[in-house]
Amino acid sequence: MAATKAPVALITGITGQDGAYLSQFLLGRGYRVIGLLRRSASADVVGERLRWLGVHERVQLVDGNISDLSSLIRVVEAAAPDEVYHLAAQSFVATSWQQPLVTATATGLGVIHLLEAVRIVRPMARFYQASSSEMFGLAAAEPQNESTPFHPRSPYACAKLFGHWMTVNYRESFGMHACSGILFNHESPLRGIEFVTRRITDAVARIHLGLASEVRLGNLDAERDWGHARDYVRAMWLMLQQEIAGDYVVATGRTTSVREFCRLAFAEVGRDWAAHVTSDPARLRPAEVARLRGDARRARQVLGWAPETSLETMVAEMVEADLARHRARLARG
Ligand code: GDR
Repeated sequence: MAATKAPVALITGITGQDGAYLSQFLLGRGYRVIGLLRRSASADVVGERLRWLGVHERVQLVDGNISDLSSLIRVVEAAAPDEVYHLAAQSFVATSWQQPLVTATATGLGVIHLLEAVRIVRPMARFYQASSSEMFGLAAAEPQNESTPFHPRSPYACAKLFGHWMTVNYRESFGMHACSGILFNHESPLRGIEFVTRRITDAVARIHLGLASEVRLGNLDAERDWGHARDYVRAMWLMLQQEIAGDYVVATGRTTSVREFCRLAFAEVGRDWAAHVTSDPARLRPAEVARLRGDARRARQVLGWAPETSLETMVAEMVEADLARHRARLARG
């Protein structure tokens, strides 16, 4: 009997948190994983997250850029993917006010570039777009589901909304199997240090080890529906396994404030958050998304998806990882 060929997945944003967890997940299911890599000066730190999960050696990285259509056409042609996961973006909301055009180009137009490359070269490939709960912004209803109207509150959210509708449009126009996953905030020890959860757990570790005494945050009243990235990449894959493409909210349904996240994280090392955390007006955003809570009933019913990691377990994992990182740094001297 002829051996069946391993399915091929192409991932943009493979060096980010979700790219690393998704690579690990797909490799575990027998995929060949190819990742798009943007040329950058810091090539040595590029594989950091993949290395952390022990999958660095098993993924193939290819040069390309989501702002350059011809590079994407070449990559899609050479990779001949069965599934394309578009995770690359300028993903930090706060930066999007400082760099709205960079954000629109990478986070918004990047989606058409990749959709076009797939449509031209590999139209049968299944396509996943990383959409965001930020699109709900000044949310019209709670909890938010696939029918909740959008009201983006940042250049980032506007760009994501554009990418979301382009994905829907390519599905409706060309019959492509294109899905948009409206993912609520998802965190892990691999979260970038600029996002609030990692900023907090990193500070907890530094304060506990005597390397710092306080951390300045912005709006402590902001409330988010926080899940674990490892659980959320599974939902991405499940969307592409359905016969019919669609859009899905992925969330836990539980909302927690930044203040409460601080309390949980400092409690991990037996400290009172209030002694170490201050709210700095300079860190407030020009327009804030005050509160989000997702309703992932459709994902539960159609995909059979459910989150497996509780917020408390995730906070403990993140604090522990940051303690280990700083202890290792101290040991190196
Ligand atoms: P968000 O994540 O903007 O929701 O987008 P982030 O962690 O940056 O902010 C969450 C909330 O915390 C408040 N906040 C702070 N945020 C940061 N980064 N730093 C601070 O010091 C701070 N203090 C308070 C914010 O104002 C905000 O209300 C994330 C990103 O991953 C997006 O790419 C993704 O689309 C969405 O989640 C779903």
